[in-house]
Amino acid sequence: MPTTVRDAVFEVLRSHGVDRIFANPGSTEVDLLTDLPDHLDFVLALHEGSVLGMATGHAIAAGKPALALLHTTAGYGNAVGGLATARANRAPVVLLVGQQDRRHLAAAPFLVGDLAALAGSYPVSVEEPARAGDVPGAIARALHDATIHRGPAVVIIPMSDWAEPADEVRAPAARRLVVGTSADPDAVAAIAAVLRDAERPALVLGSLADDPGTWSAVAELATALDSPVWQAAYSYRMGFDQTSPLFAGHLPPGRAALRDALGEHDVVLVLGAHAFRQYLYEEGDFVGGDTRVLVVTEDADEAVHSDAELAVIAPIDAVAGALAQDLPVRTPAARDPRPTPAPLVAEPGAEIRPGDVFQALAERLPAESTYFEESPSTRRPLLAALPVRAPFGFLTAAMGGLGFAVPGAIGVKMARPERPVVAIVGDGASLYNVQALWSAQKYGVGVLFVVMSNGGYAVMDRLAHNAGATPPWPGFGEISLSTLAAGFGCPAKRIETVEELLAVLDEVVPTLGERTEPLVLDVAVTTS
Ligand SMILES: Cc1ncc(C[n+]2csc(CCOP(=O)(O)OP(=O)(O)O)c2C)c(N)n1
Ligand SMILES: [Mg+2]
Repeated sequence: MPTTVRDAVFEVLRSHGVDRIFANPGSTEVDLLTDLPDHLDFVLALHEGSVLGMATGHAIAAGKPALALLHTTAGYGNAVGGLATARANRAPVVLLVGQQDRRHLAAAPFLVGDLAALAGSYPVSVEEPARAGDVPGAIARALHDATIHRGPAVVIIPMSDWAEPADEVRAPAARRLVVGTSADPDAVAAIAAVLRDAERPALVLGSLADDPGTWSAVAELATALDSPVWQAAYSYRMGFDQTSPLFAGHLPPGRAALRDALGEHDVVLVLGAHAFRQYLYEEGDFVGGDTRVLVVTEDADEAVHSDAELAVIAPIDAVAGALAQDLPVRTPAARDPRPTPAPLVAEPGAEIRPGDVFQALAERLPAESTYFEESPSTRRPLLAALPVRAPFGFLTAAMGGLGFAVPGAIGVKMARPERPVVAIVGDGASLYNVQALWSAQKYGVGVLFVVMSNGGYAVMDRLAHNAGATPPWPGFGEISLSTLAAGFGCPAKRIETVEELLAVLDEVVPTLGERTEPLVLDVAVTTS
């Protein structure tokens, strides 16, 4: 029986298989963190955005909650953008936030924080335990909340609580939680009835279809229907083999182009997305009047926000698998294989265009890799040139907040050390959580960071230019990412020509899976 609250918390963490704590601590957290038990590895990040980014990547790659710890108002405040990304990316993160000593909270001491509302509605739950003895139970419930609601669950803990005696009665938290995974037969039958009569059905995939089970169920359904498969606009994970002749591409983000893309289909089945996520506003409906839209998603909000005749809240793998069994297998139409570009050859001294970087990576990366995209001005050509071929092949920030790819890739590689992990980031994007490079080298995390160094915010410059205006923000060509990385102790190379690029990728990509040292490639690229 644990004697203190602190020991009882360690027991909760051990029993839930939590073996790491990502942290940036302060004085209110010292009593928890000194002399940690052997089953908990401590990982320091030098800014709270990096703590959240690493924990988020870890949670996604491990498929179970990651634990993070931050220091009262200033620390927690710094992490709110990362917390929003964890929520949007559906990452189960349990975040402990230190608070001042309970005994003088009423006297407004130094470092006291008004913490409960600080992150607004972004946490899936926030608990301020009423008594010290309630802390272990609150953390157990936070682990469940993060899992069920797929987002960050916050527990605020006064520093005086750790040494208090643990409760002798059991905390009100389920010892083990099982989330049901079956599909409702009536719902499957309703969808099957529509699909059976469809002449030209199409599938649209959202972001949470990239675990191996869902991936194969969706592939089976697409084959049975012989239907094209689109990836929804702004997907942050990809659920289909993009080299398959059935892959139709990424749906456009505006209504007019969406109506064109889906216009030839009488039935569109959306799996794991809402119908439809867009950016920028355009007039008209999402699809033409003759197209019926059905949605299956595990997320009640996505279901509610869908412009669909039927939205079913259910696990996608179960529904797709049941539909694939129910429906007759159609005869495949003749489809052209995806054209492969001519191999990239290096003209001596040739400068590097962004497309060269993506093609060079596409020619070398094994299918079982994970790549991060955070390269705003070249997102579309990157997606087109570097097709995802296997489950968990792709990750990006779901709501477009820069600063996730660098720490997120580190978290992914820590959770899945055998996997090649590459972060392709703009030079601007790389700077939001650049100190995470220190954590990567300190803890031996072998991510390949490919920084697209074009010396500025190219996408913002393009937007200003398109509006016929001159931007007030300057370029920052004098910033050297390779020098910065070296300053954090992280190995780095400046790359100026296609020849150099191909040589370094030939050297590092074959052993990327086993790599235990990060590498930053600071690649001088042209603005496309
Ligand atoms: C945290 C955050 N701050 C600001 C932005 C707005 N923003 C979007 S793209 C961009 C510029 C990105 O520059 P860079 O990463 O160098 O990519 P490039 O456009 O040059 O390809 C900015 C500032 C954002 N998305 N997230
Ligand atoms: Mg840039």
